[in-house]
Amino acid sequence: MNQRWSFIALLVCAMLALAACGNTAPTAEPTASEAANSEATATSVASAPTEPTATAAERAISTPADGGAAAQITAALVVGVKGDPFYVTMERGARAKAEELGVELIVDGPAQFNPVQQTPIVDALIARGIDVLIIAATDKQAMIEPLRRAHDAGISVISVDTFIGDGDYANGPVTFPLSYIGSDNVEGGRIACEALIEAMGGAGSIYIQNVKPGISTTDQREQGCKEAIEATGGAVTLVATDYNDDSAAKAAEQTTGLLQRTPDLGGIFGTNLFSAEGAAQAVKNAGLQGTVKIANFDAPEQAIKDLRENVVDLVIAQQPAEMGSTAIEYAVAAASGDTSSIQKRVPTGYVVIDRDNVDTPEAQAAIYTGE
Ligand code: T6T
Repeated sequence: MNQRWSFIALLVCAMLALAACGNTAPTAEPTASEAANSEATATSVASAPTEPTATAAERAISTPADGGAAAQITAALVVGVKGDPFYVTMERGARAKAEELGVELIVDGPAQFNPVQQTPIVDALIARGIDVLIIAATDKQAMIEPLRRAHDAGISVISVDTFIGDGDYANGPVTFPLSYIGSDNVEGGRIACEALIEAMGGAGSIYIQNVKPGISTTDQREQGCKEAIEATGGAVTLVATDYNDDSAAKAAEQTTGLLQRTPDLGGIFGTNLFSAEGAAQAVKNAGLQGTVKIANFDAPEQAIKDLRENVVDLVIAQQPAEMGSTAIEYAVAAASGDTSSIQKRVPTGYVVIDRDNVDTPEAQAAIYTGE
């Protein structure tokens, strides 16, 4: 890989006709986001021609007898946003499986949940020449072309958590990704809002705190929640949906305003970790815990604390570690050239945590890892 960076650096040097550039190849490889965050590097990476790269399957065929095929594989996990306990937990699952199977794993992601920031990370990984790209795409439309570039460069693409296109990689408009491994998010939204409606006594008004339109997961959770509301035949109404751009602070601010405008609000659905965290904070600030019910998507430690303290009523834990682990197994299968074990859709399950089951081993095991 250092050879590749040397090649790119030399190419840039040649283009700039800087005679003294001969020794500027980085001694340590930058991460893709370091490369992407450096304007000069990102430009050179994006414009540098990609060297012909042997696919992992080709390299596996030429693997010497004393080395396993998996030892040859370089996979990258690109998360939706760095530091989110959901993705930290996914990374833990992926790293454990990668170590077990001897896969070299690069983990990277944007500082914000944003396709403009995620795209250069993908382009830098294409230039680096990885074998498999495992990615939580930050937008179901905007990330199609960057991921198609990866596919066209011979990289196997696997979706985790979120999908691109309509997520139907067998018959939908986008079929090049090998698999979509993630929760059934329409069902998740429905479960959340059915429980919320029950906690509200079957009547009243609901407010949805969401991230932003275009993210497959949270769009589908909103849809599932709306289906649950519609199924009440008018007994429950949706007062509003706000978008917080994945910021708990913004979610808290918006929820505070909504609570002031809607004194009789019955319940809030927070469609992801930061949406729910902000909503819960606003409800606590207003002293309305227990009065305004909250269904909390995602299961960080804070959500469990809020559940125990009667601030939230339901915590829906996804299985991010399993998503990461399965993706690495698929990466190895893809690189071996035998894709027969790969399913186009792998729905991972949920653990629905409430005050009755929070101390069970199953619920405890489903809580996300912070750091
Ligand atoms: O809810 C998860 C993830 O499923 C979603 O795509 C984005 O938000 C989270 O990472 C939680 O913050």
